[in-house]
Amino acid sequence: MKALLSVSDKTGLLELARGLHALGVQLISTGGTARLLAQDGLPVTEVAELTGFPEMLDGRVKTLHPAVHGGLLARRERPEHMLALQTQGIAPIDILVVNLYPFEATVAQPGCTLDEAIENIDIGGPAMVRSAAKNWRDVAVLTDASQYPLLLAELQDGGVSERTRLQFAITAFNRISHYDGAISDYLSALDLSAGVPAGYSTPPRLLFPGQSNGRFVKLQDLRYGENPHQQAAYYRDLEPAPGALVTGTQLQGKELSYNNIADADAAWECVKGFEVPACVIVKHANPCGVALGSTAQQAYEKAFQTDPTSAFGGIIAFNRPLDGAAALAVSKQFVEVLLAPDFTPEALAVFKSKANVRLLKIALPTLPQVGASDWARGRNAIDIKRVGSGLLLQTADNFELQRTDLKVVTALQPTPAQLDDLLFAWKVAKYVKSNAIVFCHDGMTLGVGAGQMSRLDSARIAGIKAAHAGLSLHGSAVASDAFFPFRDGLDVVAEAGASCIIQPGGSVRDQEVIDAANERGLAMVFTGVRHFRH
Ligand code: 93A
Repeated sequence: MKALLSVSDKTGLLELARGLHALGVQLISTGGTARLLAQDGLPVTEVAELTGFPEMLDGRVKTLHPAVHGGLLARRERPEHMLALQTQGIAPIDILVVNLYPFEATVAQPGCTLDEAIENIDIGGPAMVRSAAKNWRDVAVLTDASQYPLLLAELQDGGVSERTRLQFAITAFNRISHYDGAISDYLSALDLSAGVPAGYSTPPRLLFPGQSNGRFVKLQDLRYGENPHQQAAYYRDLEPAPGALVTGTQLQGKELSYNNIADADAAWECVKGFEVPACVIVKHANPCGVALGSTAQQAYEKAFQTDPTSAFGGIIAFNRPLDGAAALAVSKQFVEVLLAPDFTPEALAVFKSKANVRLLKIALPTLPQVGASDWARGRNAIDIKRVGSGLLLQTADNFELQRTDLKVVTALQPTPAQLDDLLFAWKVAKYVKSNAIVFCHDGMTLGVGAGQMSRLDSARIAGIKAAHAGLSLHGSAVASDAFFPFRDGLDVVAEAGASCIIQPGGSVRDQEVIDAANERGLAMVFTGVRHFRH
């Protein structure tokens, strides 16, 4: 039996090699590893001897040779494989012990240069590990010192079991994947804007090592997460939907924070859904004012009226270029982030003196086309949420309600103007945390009740907020993101002044709620679809 040992981290190596030798296993090794074994008095064959090639190019080519990979990859049960080895004078290798050049540890050193990082990318080690792991039925591959005792124990017991070999192969591929992910993370985070950098002044934090491997790539480290004691980073989807937040350019302002990005995304996703000029103001992930207008300025002024108190320090998104007039109106309030498809020179001039205000320019996706995919319409197809030690994935809530989906359930039909308000309220409610109750009138929100555990409380809060803002709810339209389980919620919004309601329907007590609406002279439509948002 032959074992090839090639390790950068020599921890536990001698004990392992002595154990293997005692069991009659022949040792093959690369330069540094071989030297250590020989110093210990162990008989060892150098790989160079096996291949008939000296280690070349400063060790860059040591084991990349058919004598090594043939010995690792040949299936013992296939006569033609064994014959091929024999013809070429290659001996099978039964055990591979490799740990890789310390790429992760090297790049974690302050002041590590790009060249040092590159030199620590192992090529031959992963190649051997992959060969051996692919051939796990015949080869045991060890990639971590913690596996050495198990190998020796099983060899003493008569041989390495099939299960252990497969487990070793799985661990090996995990290690390679992690290693490649670390290389990808490191390189992807380099700033190439001013040419090839010498390296990083401070090493990039690898919060989620391996995450760059495939679809997501780290865009930047963030100063902190939701709170200052949390670390955070912003990852970019390599295939972002057109018009997604991540495709935007920051024109000015302080660095975006974790909460800025989360809120900007909520505002942008909401404003993107309107066809006429619209403005969305977000605070703590909820819209606190949404309005349509004939101009960006008018949309903003209406949105601001909904809840001037909450709008302070808000994130404000427009679906039209921000012009000078709108910029001037916005500049009167404290604003954290402004998003728009463009900013006119007059608008930029307004914010020139407010250097802290973050301006984000993002191209709008082209208008939704019937039958177009979520992606083409600028929507992520999949939502991801972290739970405990797992992930929840779902297709995103991209359902777009059409007028023809609506079912009038009351004696009273909504008027065309009421229908417009209902559909507007419904669009907004989709972006409000559940339970969501949204009062609207004339293309603007009048009161938003968000994130309550009871729908009744959301309804009450929406009413209270409208009163605080000095807005009348008389004749307003109300959207509820899910059905009213009892008539009490409907009674609250009716008392507040609502004249029409849009809600999914589907409660066992729908009839009770419909009766209440008829009793109070309200028009009500069912959508058949709900929009929980958590
Ligand atoms: O430079 S490499 O990518 N080229 C190779 O052919 C090669 N073969 C093994 N690095 C290579 N190795 C790596 O050398 C192993 O993965 C191990 O980390 C290291 C062991 O070298 P030494 O035995 O000389 O200390």
